[in-house]
Amino acid sequence: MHLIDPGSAGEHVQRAATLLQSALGTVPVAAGRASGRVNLIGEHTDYNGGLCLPLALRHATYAVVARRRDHLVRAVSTLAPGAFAGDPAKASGWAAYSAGVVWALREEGVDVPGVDIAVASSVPVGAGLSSSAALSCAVAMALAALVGPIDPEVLLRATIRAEHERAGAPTGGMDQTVALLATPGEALLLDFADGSRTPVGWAPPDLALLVIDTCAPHELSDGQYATRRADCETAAKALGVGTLRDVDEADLVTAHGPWLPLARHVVTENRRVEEFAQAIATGEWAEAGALMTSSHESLRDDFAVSCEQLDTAVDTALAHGALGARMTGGGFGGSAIALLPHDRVEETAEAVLAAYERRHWRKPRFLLA
Ligand code: GAF
Repeated sequence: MHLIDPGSAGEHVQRAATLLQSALGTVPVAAGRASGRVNLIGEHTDYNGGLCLPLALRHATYAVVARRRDHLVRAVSTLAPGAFAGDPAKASGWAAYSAGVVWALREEGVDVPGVDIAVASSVPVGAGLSSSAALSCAVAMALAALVGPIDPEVLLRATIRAEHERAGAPTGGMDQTVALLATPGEALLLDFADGSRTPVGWAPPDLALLVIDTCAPHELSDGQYATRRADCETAAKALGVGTLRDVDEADLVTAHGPWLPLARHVVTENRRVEEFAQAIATGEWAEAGALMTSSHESLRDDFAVSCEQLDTAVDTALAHGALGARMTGGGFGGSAIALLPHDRVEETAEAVLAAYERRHWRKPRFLLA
């Protein structure tokens, strides 16, 4: 079984610098880094004013930049063919997350010159591990290194604006927050109602967190994500609250409406995040695992963002001794995580590989968080 290696910062920066020189003929003068993430628990809660607990991976994206004499941007990546060249206000698709950050920082009032950008990464793309936020945040960090310190809150707003306004994805802010503000291996308890961010120790003794990238195609994800978000807003209105965070779990017992399962997921998920944080603080790892599995069931049955590949990964991990397992990130494909004894990692990964092969699905990939 092969585990995707995070590689070293030096190696990735060198790859990006080599690309900048070979593709665009310029020499980098500044570099930035940002982590991918897994979310331990608290899914589809950020845009509902709720709680989540993402963990920064050692797998990261690195951007290098060179100053230009004009105001244009050119951007290349070791991961995507072709290049963006032009006015960053016109960036879309992949370029929204690189050139689009230059546009967004200027919108935020930061004087950013024209730049050439190259990126390299060890965050698997399309795996639900926040490769997009790692990209935009690495570019933001490189630009901050180029022009002088930029307030982290400005960097955060700019990377979120690049995703919302240039890429057209109405995401909730969890991914950029952890990419910019957490150090690798650190978990952050994020409260989207009061804006608090609390570092949480994540050191499960003798346990590993196996990430299973299902490699399931999820082309429809953007539209479905936006629909879920809009439906949650409808649910909040129907319940007479600002966000679903404000709903009392007891009130859902008598509520009716097609949106009820969505509301139930968000309300119970916020509770699970609190219980999970408490469980890991007191070393109750079996309880933490059980909460992860309940979270998955709620995302599968109530929020309806799982898929067969994710369910199979979770069920297989549980059958091979995982304390808990769940999908992580937006869903509809992407990755699952499993909390399991170190000596079960190999066996579990082999079992997932075999289960996927039997169903003629794409071969999954693995890494350790
Ligand atoms: C994606 C989004 F980008 C996040 O903001 C969050 O909503 C997540 O899906 C689901 O929890 O990663």
